Amino acid sequence: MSDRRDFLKASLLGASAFALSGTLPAQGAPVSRTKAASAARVISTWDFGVAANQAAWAVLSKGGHALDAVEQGVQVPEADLKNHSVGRAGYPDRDGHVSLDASIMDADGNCGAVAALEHIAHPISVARRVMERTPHVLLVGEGALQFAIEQGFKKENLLTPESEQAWKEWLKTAHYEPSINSEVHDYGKTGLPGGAHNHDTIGMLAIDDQGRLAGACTTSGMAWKMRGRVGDSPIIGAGLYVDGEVGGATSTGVGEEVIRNAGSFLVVELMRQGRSPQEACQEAVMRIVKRRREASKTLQVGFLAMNRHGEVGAYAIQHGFSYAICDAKKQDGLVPSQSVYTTSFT
Ligand code: SD4
Repeated sequence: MSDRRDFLKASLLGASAFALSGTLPAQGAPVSRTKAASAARVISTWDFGVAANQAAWAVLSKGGHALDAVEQGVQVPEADLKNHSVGRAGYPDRDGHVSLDASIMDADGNCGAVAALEHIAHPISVARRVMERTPHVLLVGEGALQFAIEQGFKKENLLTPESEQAWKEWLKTAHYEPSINSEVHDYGKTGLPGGAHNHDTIGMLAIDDQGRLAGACTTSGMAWKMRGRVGDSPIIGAGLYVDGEVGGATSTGVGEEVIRNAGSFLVVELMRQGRSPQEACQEAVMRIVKRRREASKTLQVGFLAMNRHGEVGAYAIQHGFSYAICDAKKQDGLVPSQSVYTTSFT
């Protein structure tokens, strides 16, 4: 009953969301693409996006390319040993293998991705090599690893003692249930290293001072997933999509729900039809909620979008999603996303 109340409240909230959207920093007047340096901007999912954005900004503020910015930006959480949902130190699958998914895309439809890649700390850079040095878009598993090694990437053990301990702890129950949000402040709730964390992805979108857009998305996927499971993050159109004529979108949360709805592609197509980034993200979230009314009460999906003018928006099913924003005015912005449900179930 209270769930139903939450949902009804959510629908009303949805209706008033546009009125509220004026309070978001990036919902103002379109940023002119001719005012070169001031038009650069980068956004990314969750609070770990703040540090990632700053690395991206080091590229953008020097007039660098959006594609370099997003690659270098998301390498920050990929390398962070405290982050158990992206790159090195990511939580493993149910059999103890750390398996990574990543994708990258530019404004002209060039894209590359890797899925279920093991032993390589920076899957985003392998994804970029797939884009630039192969005739393909997506390499998976053993083949992706073989390609990475051929390209000079180092083969490493990515399972840290901390992640291994968390996995062994999980094995005691071996119950697979994605937590709704996996923010840093959840640390310690379960007593495990990394607390209740079992998912969270960095998706990043940037526009550079020449108005070029690019996006990147990288994750270790859902912790304790089945071996071979691939989420939305390396699927172009699901976890990431960019079209220079319109804008870009990326997602976080339960990838299966995003794939079912071609989520990021949908957000970009809605922007093409005239929706603002905020409106497009909200509509894409509501598609999931409408189709999966019961299940959506206990799962999280969040979308983040930027249009070709640098305007941004976000929307999530559950309370607690946030995105980081960085431009010439402010380098460490963190904005709470609006959501369907106002209270988190975590
Ligand atoms: C996945 N979307 O593999 C990713 C995980 C995630 O917040 O983003 N979690 O399904």
